[in-house]
Amino acid sequence: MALDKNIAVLIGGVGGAKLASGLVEAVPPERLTFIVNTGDDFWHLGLKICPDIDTLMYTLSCLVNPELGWGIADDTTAALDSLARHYQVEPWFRLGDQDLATHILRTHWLRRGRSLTAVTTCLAERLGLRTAILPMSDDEVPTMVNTIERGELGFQEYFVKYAWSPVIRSIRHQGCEKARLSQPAQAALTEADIVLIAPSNPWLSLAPILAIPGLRDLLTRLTAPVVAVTPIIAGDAVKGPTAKIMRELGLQVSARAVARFYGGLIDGFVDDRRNEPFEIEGLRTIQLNTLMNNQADKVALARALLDWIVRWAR
Ligand code: FO1
Repeated sequence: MALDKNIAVLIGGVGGAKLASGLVEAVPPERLTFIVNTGDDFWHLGLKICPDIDTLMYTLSCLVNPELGWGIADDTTAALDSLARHYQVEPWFRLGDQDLATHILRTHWLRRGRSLTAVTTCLAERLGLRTAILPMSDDEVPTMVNTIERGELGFQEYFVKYAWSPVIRSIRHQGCEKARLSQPAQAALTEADIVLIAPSNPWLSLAPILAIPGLRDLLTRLTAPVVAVTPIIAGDAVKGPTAKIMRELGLQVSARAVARFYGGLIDGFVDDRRNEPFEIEGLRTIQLNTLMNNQADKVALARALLDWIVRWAR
């Protein structure tokens, strides 16, 4: 049976989208709101690219490339190949032909003066989604990664062009001091019965959301429980740079270190059953199977963690 509660989810990246596809089977779509990281967004070849929003939209509309976890399944790259062959444009960021349609329409609507929130709502509706997908802010807050080898890089340069190999010194969220949480995102959090923090990369995908002024305060004022899900399983990241970044920032690669990163903001933590159990005073924890290899795992995790929260959050 679907859980009849309002649920707001702070989310970004491929790991988060996996849990999202479980949640949409466990909760009625109109009860779910995803508040998405836009720190990865950038302007490329004149187009506004919002990778985390698109990953979530494509995942929930079953368009996503299942091998990559981003982009559209069976997409071609004729436009990118042509840019490289005829105009010597370096094709370091792989934009598929079908994916380009999303970026063209988004950019067109933005240039006509619509907000990213409004544009994202229209794109998601046209893809047939009934779940709210909201950018964390309508203001641009690009993540800038300061690296030892290459100095400061824009997020996608760090992540894609240099394949997250440079060593991170620090990360900043450019312009965050002036950014505002979008009004619909604020309303979704205020009206939520449960707030989840997805198993996305805490430093790359969730820190940008938490950097929006007022968001941390809002989370601590909520009466609804705030619960994070570990991205660390068996002492390592499933995919991507989470473990590497933790080491570079001088942290132990553990679920406990992730829980501490969210310290003061969360009431509960969903750990993986393969991790070393830990206790933090005042924090409820449960160990579940958080490794999502297939749709059944995703739905089982979504149901189990919601059942657990409902039991103690009454
Ligand atoms: N990731 C890559 O590793 N290489 C790419 O060329 C690439 C292109 C790309 C295009 C559109 C899009 O929505 C996502 C894309 N990604 C690519 C994934 C993206 O860099 C990451 O998912 C996130 O920004 C990190 O969460």
